[in-house]
Amino acid sequence: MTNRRKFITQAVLGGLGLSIGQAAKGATNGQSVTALPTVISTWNNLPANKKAWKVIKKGGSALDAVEQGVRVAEADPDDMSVGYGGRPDRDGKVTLDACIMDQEGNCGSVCFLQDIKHPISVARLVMEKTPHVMLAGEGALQFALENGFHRENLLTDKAAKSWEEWKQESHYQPVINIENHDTIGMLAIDKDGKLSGACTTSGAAFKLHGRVGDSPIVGAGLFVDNEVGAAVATGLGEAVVKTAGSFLVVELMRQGRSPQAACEEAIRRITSKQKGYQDFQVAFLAVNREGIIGAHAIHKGFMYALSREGGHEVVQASSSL
Ligand code: SD4
Repeated sequence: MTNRRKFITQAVLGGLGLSIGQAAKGATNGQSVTALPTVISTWNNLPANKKAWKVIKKGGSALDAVEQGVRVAEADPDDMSVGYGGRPDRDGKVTLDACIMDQEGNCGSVCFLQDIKHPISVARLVMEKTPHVMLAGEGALQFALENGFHRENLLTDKAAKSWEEWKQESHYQPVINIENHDTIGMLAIDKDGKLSGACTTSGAAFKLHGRVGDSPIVGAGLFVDNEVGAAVATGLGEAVVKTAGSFLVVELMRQGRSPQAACEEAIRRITSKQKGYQDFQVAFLAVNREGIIGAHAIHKGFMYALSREGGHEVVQASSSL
């Protein structure tokens, strides 16, 4: 965990006391709590959560909430795993993946998109304006430009510097460990129980040019089924794709598992089948249609931001190791 993250978590927990923390614990234990509406997102991006919460409280849809919420992370140069300021691939190019899904099962996605600050909004347009689900690379860029998005340089000096430092050793291997990622996956459920989700990332730092992770893949990085619940993933995308992670979590909930038990089982599938899991991080975050939350990671250090009536809080998740 970075010092920054540690500090923010402690500051937030200290500031808010136990009010919604108790609700979250109750929720993960399967007790009933006043849980709707709820906004949750991976890691500790409280500004993103707060934005989404504001949209919901103003009567906006869960879909608007998640789109607006994750745009905060996409625009934040200090979030080096998402949008503007994201770490580049091994060739120094920032390439972005994102997807969005609504309560009716509609979804849209972009992958390997360059030079566009808000891939989540392009993904939403793919969902709403095309007969397709996913656009990639040049085609996604062309579609974005045709729809009013503008080209921007997304490589900040800070991200370029970290790439320069990485090049000194150049392992040419994507790195996702416990320290260096903050991809945002957000789930929102409005007061009427309508669920939506969004996931957006610059992917694994210093990945091969052209690599696409789990985040834009519906069923891997994100899945929403309004009859059951929704899940998002963060961490090593290859490991998540191999187990169709978010879909798996939702299906386990459909079969009767609590969101917490479903996240734990999805992580267990990875740790029981995939070699080397001690060296990479994967985490799942889920919510069912009642607003009960589950979260579990391979390694310690995963946390999620939670917004409910009563406040906003960062909650530490359980882990297998
Ligand atoms: C990926 N799952 O591209 C993403 C990275 C991530 O926090 O979640 N980072 O593999």
